[in-house]
Amino acid sequence: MITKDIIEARNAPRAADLEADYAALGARLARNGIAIDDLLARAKAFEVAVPSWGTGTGGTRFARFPGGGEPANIFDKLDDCGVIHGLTQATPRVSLHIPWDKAAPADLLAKAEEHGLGFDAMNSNTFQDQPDQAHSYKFGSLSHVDAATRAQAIEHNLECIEIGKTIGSKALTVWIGDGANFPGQTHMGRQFDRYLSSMKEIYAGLPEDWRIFSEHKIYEPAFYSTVVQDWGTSLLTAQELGEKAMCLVDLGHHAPNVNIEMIVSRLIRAGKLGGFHFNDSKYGDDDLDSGTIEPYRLFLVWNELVDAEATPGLDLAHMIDQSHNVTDPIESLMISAMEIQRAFVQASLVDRVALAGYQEENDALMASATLRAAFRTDVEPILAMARMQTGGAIDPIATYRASGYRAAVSETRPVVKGAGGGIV
Ligand SMILES: [Mn+2]
Repeated sequence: MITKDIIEARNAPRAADLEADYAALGARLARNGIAIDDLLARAKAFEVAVPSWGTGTGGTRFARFPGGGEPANIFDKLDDCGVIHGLTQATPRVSLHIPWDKAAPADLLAKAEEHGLGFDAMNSNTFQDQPDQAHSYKFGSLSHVDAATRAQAIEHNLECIEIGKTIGSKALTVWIGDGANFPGQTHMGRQFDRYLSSMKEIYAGLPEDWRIFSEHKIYEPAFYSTVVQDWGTSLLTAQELGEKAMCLVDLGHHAPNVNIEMIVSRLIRAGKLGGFHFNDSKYGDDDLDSGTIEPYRLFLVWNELVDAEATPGLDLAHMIDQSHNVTDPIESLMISAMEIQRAFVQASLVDRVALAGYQEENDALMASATLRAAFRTDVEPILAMARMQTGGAIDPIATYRASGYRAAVSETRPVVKGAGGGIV
């Protein structure tokens, strides 16, 4: 493990520079009437959940190139999540995937407690067949034409809820790979009806204080049509199911150039925005690290969220959903958590009174400039100060590399072979 001593030893030589940078930024923000300590408090309160599956090396349709010290089971994954949270102080919860992460609840709780972690939304898996299952999902799961296959998929989701109840989770995220590869392969209307009917049975099994998230995705693995292809279908689903059903937006699950921040605004307006899967993309569902391709889009999404944060009932589940093919997953997850946090703090800097005024006056240039002024502000001293004051690392990547964690676990963990999926 990376102990507090290691973190403090790495922080010590950096602390004076950080204090100076923080003071300089504070003075600059104060000239605009912004109290930097308010932003620091917001940065400290920020949380984003880490996906258990993100701690292993991902892959493409072609190959997977695992690194050393890959987590062999959920307990190894929780150890890695403990490192990510310990250094960033921004990721106190882990999102589990069933059946990949099945284990005795008491053991899961004990391991999480060891790292000061909790559990976020549960994720079901009906997009691949498990060795012991009776019915195949080759042609669908919750929307399958065969009632027995649908029943099996429903039962799996209900089991995810039961497992989640034992470890303190409060939500189930449902993403299905169901769809069609050819025009005419399925009847779109009847297929959606079957999906809704299955979701209603899962919804009926939700505890009172739970929520169910429907996650849309435009294509893949089905390449002609998917059952829950966009936010419209996701919203229809959430509205038909009831109060506990919400929409989850995965940033990579849209056509290129789609205005995601506008979708966010609409779902908030409908009272149906439940959460996010953060990642970044260039062409499709690339599952790249958050903020690495289009940081301004990430900022604009956060701009909508900060703008609406006082909306009654708005309670968002923030999760990362990425696949790390060429980097150390721990490093990618730390960087991503910090980039998401950065966009949140930058969006918190937007002068909303001025912006509203420019909008009323149809001053397009100054309205746009107001957003960019916030986006251009380097808030790194705020993020670093938040980490240092909560026991994290001023520079998580440098501290992680200096700790030798990956080399140490490479000695003790067996080499993981095989494809191993996990891109949802
Ligand atoms: Mn996702």
